Amino acid sequence: MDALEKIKTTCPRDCYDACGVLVVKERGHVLKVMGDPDHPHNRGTLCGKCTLAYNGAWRDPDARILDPLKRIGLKGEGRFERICWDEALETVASKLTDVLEGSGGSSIVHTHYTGTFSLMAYGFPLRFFNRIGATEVDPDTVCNKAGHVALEMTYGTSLDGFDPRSASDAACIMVWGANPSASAPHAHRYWLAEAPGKIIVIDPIRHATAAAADIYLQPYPGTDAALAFALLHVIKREGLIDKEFITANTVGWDEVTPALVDCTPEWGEKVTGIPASLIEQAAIIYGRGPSLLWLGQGLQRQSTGGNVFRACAMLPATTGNIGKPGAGFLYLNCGGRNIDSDYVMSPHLNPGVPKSISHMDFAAHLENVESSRALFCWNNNIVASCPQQNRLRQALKREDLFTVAIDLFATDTTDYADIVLPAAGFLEFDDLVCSYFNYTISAQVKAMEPMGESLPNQEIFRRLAEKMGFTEPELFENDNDLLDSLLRQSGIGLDFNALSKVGTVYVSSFPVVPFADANFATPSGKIEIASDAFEAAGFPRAPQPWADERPRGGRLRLLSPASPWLMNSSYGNDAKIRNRTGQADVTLNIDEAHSRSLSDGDAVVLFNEVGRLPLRLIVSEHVPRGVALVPKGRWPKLDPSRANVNVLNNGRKSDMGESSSVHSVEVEIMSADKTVD
Ligand SMILES: Nc1nc2c(c(=O)[nH]1)N[C@H]1C(S)=C(S)[C@@H](COP(=O)(O)OP(=O)(O)OC[C@H]3O[C@@H](n4cnc5c(=O)[nH]c(N)nc54)[C@H](O)[C@@H]3O)O[C@H]1N2
Ligand SMILES: Nc1nc2c(c(=O)[nH]1)N[C@H]1C(S)=C(S)[C@@H](COP(=O)(O)OP(=O)(O)OC[C@H]3O[C@@H](n4cnc5c(=O)[nH]c(N)nc54)[C@H](O)[C@@H]3O)O[C@H]1N2
Ligand code: SF4
Ligand SMILES: [Mo]
Repeated sequence: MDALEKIKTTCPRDCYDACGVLVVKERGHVLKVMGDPDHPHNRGTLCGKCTLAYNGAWRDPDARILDPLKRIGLKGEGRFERICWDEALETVASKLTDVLEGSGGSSIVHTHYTGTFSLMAYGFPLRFFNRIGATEVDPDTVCNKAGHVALEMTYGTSLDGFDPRSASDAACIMVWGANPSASAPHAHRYWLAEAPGKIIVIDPIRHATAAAADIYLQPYPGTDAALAFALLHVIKREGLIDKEFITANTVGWDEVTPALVDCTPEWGEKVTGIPASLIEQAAIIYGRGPSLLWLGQGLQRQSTGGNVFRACAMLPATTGNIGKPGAGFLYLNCGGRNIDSDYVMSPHLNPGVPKSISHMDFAAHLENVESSRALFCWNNNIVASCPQQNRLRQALKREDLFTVAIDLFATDTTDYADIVLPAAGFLEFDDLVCSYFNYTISAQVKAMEPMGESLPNQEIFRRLAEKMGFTEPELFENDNDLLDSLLRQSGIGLDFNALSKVGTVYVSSFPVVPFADANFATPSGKIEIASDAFEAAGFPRAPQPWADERPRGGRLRLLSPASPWLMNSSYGNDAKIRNRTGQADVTLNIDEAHSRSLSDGDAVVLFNEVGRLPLRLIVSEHVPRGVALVPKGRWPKLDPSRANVNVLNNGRKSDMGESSSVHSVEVEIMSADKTVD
């Protein structure tokens, strides 16, 4: 028997884990894709969804788009004919040239996000869009921008979080508004399970990470800022405030303390629904420290998500839990790798002032013929993932909106394109992956040829640049040169070949300690709890002890976080995953359901001012009263309703960063028997 060949690579999904992958090949054919046993974080396993999808849809020629396609049906119908790359690129180039000459680059809109997070396939195409001066739909506005803005303004950066390896020095890990059991499954399974400190989880949903915690606080959604104030009230009362640290390293604390007086644990209980005794316990354990604070992305997808983050961010700053081992906060650890994003994306190629819009304004922007003459969707399944699903679909039907979509699969979004270009998957080209949890750099190694005629994103844009007649060398830099430069910048001392052999390396042998030099890149050089900068930007000077009002008139707060079986909308078409996810469902608290004369298994409809969604009801004790839980990411076109949860998402902006407040959406519920179609 031929020896098996094993190739180490890395999962580049938008996931904290960035797992090491082993591709097992026999006689040149991929036999299976599995976890790399040598990888320190995932230790030989992949999550369930990737195990299925990487051995399913991702390598299935019947599921993949294999050729460039030209639309022959109506927009949205999904009827196409195959064309060759030359015709496809010729068509796109001539249309873009017309638009550039007629109305300028800013009327070409491009939207991209987390289809893949590998460095080149995520970043290199931006060189092309900068060159044409396209309008970018700011990717983070659909995900995590409010949190970024709040932390940047408070600490000077949101990207340099605690190093998970420093958990060995922490007496407490507080996981606030993140669900590692779904969104970081190996961090849940190994990192948290093995951490010596006490685990405190704060989440309206009692998910598996919450169930395994030492202390679990279940707030009503949108009440977290109030909870932070109640925790700080106890911390102060117990003498656990680090006055020396505050004086040396922060500004504005004195503007917050008067408000703390009334924020007793009993007040906290009334506002958040969490028993006062639990607030006390959590505050004392966190305050004693050393403590790590994991700020989840779900936490800030609120209409006041920026204020929530500012309030939570006071905890490390006032207890001295910064700049030492076992302490700090983590949001998205994108820093510490020395990668120059300007090198990757070449913003200097932009001929004018870069233009961007929020995802919350995307549908409206596309309705305007003047501002949007052409649309590029790449790494982004907008019909499934964006707010205002009905309105967006309507805008995408515009015959005069020349639309190009680049994807591996025929999604709801590619169905609206004039030209579809087939993207190669991560097993089919070399790249680099930086985890946004661990301080690592990993090789994504080509393990098989691209399927059909598909090409990596970066090669598609090199070829398109050539067809457009562009000459800037940045647009044509090849993958090997890019990889060499990126690895040189990182300073890890390995070339791509050497990195491929080991798969993943840490940027340092010891845990990184952010802010160890007490240097904060804010106007004052200190942590800005309250400051002029906030005021000048139109925000309250200091964080506020706010809590959202409870929905009225029997409405429910809709939460639509990560599903353990889907990766945003990725995998929604994989047959085995569809078996797991079954019928589209909504989970309600048992008492909530009974009080509305609804029972487990009932056919129900969620509806509000922007849409309606038929679902099957599940009742559970893990969801609090007043909340409806519908995981994100199903493919609309594969459900009878041809919609997913974003049909209910009104696209309201959060208070900071024009960002998503999807977890603030409210809905009504009724039995499907009562509805008239
Ligand atoms: N209701 C609700 N909606 C949400 C959220 C929520 O919490 N609730 N969360 C939001 C968040 S946090 C995010 S980040 C967004 C994510 O939303 P999206 O960016 O749409 O994420 P995905 O669906 O994972 O990926 C988009 C597409 O990229 C494709 N793709 C994968 N690899 C490649 C590649 O190499 N090249 C190309 N061209 N395409 C590729 C995939 O097949 C997929 O169709 O969704 C948001 N939507
Ligand atoms: N399996 C899987 N993994 C994923 C993804 C996926 O779709 N599927 N998506 C990836 C992406 S793009 C992202 S951004 C990350 C997101 O991963 P996380 O940071 O874990 O964020 P979410 O899954 O959106 O939400 C996390 C938790 O926030 C809670 N939450 C909602 N509202 C509130 C609130 O008001 N207060 C508090 N305290 N908690 C609240 C939700 O109940 C949920 O349990 O996951 C990534 N990983
Ligand atoms: S999606 Fe996340 S958990 Fe699953 S294999 Fe990829 S990195 Fe690992
Ligand atoms: Mo995200």
